[in-house]
Amino acid sequence: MDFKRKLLTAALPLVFCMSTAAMADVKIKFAEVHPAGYPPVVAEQEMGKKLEEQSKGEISFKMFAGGVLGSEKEVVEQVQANAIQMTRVSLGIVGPVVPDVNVFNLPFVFRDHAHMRKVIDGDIGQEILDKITNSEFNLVALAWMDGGTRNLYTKKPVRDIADLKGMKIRVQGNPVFIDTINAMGGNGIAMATGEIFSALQTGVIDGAENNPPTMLEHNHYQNAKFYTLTQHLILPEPVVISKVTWSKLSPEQQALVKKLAKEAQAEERVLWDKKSADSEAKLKAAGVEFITLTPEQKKAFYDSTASVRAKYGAPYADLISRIEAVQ
Ligand code: BDP
Repeated sequence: MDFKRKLLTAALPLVFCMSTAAMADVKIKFAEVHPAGYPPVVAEQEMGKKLEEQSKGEISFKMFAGGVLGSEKEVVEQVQANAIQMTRVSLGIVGPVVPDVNVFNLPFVFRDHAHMRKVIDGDIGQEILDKITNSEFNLVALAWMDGGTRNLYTKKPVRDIADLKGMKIRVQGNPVFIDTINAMGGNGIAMATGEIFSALQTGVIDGAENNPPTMLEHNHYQNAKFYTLTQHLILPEPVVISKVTWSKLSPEQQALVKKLAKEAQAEERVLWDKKSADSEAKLKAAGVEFITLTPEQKKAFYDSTASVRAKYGAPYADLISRIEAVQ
C-alpha cells in the first residue's frame, strides 16, 4: 500500500464517524421554552428526525428544550437574526412584533378550543401564518401547535370576577394581555415564562394564567392552588424558521420543511389532548381546586373585556366576523 492510499484508508472511518450535523449543509437549532416530553417538544423532535432522514442528511436538527437558549422574546430576536434557526412561540409573543396576529390574541375571540382548531386548520389560520411570513420581521411561519385554553391560577380563590380585584396577575409581554387582566379588575404584570415560578413563590405576583400542562410542568401549581376556568384566551403557537435559513433551502427542501411542520401540527394535537387530561388529573391530585364558573359568571369576564376587543379588534372587524362564522 503506498503512503497516500494508507492515509486515505486511515481517514475513512473518521469520515463515517462525523455526525450528520457536521456534514449537513443547513444546521437547525430549535429553541423551546418547554421541557423535554412536553407535547410540542415531542412533535418537533419527531419533525427534526424526519427532516434529517428525508433530506438525506443535508439538513441537521437539534432541539434545545427547557428554555436554555433564553426567554421566548429573546429567542424570537435570535431567530430573526438567524443565531437560532427555528422555534415555536406563543402567538402572544409575536403580537408586539407583528400586530396583525393580535386578532387571535383577543380575549374570548374563539368560542372554545374546538373553534380555535377549526379556524387555524382553515384559510384564516393560513392567512395569519402568512401575515407573519410577509411581515418585515425575518420569520417564515410554517404551522401551528396547540396551546390549549388559558385560565387563571391564583393563590387565593377567584370564584367570581370581583375576587380578582387588585390581584397581580402575570401575563406574557403583550399589551393586549395586560389590558385584558386590567379590564377584568386585576393588575396585569408582564414577565417571561421562566420568572413565574419564583414570582409566585416570593409573592411578587398573586397568580398567573395558563393551560393545565404549563401550570403543571413549570411547577406553578406549587404556589397557586386555585384554578378558575375562565377560558379567556385560546392561543395557538406558530412554528417559525428564520428567513435567512429559509432562503438557503432549495425549493424541494422548503417543501419538505413545510410538509413535516404540518405533520407535526397534526401529531402534537393528539399528544396535547392526552397531556391536558393527564395534567388536570395530576393537578387535582396535588390539591389544586378547579373552579367552574356558571354561564352568568363567565359572561361577567367576557363583558368586562369588551373594551379590549374594541380597542385592538377595530381594524380587523371583517376578519373577526369571518372567525365567528367558522362552525
Ligand atoms: C404556554 C406557551 C408558551 C408560553 C407560556 C407563557 O406554550 O409558549 O411561553 O405559555 O405564558 O402556554 O409564557
